[in-house]
Amino acid sequence: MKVVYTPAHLLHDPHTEIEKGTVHSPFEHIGRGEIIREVLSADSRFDFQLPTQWGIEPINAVHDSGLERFLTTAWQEYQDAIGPCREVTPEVFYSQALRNKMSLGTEPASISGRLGWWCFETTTPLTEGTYEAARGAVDTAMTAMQLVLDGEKSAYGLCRPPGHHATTSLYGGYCFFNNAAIVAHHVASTRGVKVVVLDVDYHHGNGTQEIFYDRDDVMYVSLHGDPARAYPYTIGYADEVGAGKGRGSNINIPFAARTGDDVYVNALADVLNKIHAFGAEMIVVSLGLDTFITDPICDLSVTTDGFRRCGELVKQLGLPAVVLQEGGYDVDKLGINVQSWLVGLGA
Ligand code: Q9C
Ligand code: ZN
Repeated sequence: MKVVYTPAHLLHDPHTEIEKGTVHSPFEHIGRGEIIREVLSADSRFDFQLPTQWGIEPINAVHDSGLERFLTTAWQEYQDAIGPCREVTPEVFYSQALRNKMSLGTEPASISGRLGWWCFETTTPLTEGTYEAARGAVDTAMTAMQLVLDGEKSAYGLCRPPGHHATTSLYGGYCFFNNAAIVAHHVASTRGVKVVVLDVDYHHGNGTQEIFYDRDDVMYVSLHGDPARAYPYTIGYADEVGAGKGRGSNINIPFAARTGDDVYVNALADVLNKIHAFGAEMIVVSLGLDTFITDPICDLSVTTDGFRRCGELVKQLGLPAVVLQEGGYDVDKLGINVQSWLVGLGA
């Protein structure tokens, strides 16, 4: 199987994450990308290549162009306006309710105001090279897509930073640009084919859901920890089924804590039938391995062998598959878990 990887991900190098009343070392860090690279490159079934460059057009076809413009200069603007610091996190978030009874507001003038305008939470710091790394992740995803359009049965994009929490106009959840949504939109809009995004990350992909919620050319299917207890807390419920002509093409499967292989694999087999019924012609997989039994920030109980079974089930769909890296924080096991899933898919 072809693997797309770029060392540009090393440029997004946060040393902090703010959550649970503490500032601690980040769960999403460069070691994640490197352990996946090490394990796959030691296995002759995988064949590495660098991404080609796609520019900002595919990004702005999905995101508000203000988001890309902001991320281009935000870290440097903060250094110039506020003072030197290694990484930048908002102090204020914009909420429309702040302006109840008034106009909804426009992008603020100051860098502090703009940070809160374009970001929705505290665990996604901007570092000096974040923008370049995020562009590299999009190029990685688009190159994996091109390999599949050119005839590969499947390809894997080792995207870092991940993407599925990034909405049309907000970054957060370790994500800046929505790599999977950018690929799915590009394929659906330029080739006129029906695409499904299958999101198996532990966390609901609120960004991907929002981007496609009212569309019937891209289906979004997510299996995740129940948002009643799990990040992102406010979205990902089973009754969110799409809107307008997109009604019926959004599927959420929330799981109880400690759900293990058999229940998980059965639920996946079930939604794959719905994907088949939708008439999907290509599948984009948001591959998070944070459903793993010993993931430090999640609470499902999928095993390394469970990941192989999931890959095998997706293989049986028989669709061209673009597999893109999302989360997974048990770094010691992240490489073998990705390998297991991809071997199941037929690497
Ligand atoms: N106390 C991805 O897996 N922190 N993003 C949650 C719960 C943010 C996860 C902490 C989790 C974001 C791509
Ligand atoms: Zn996740």
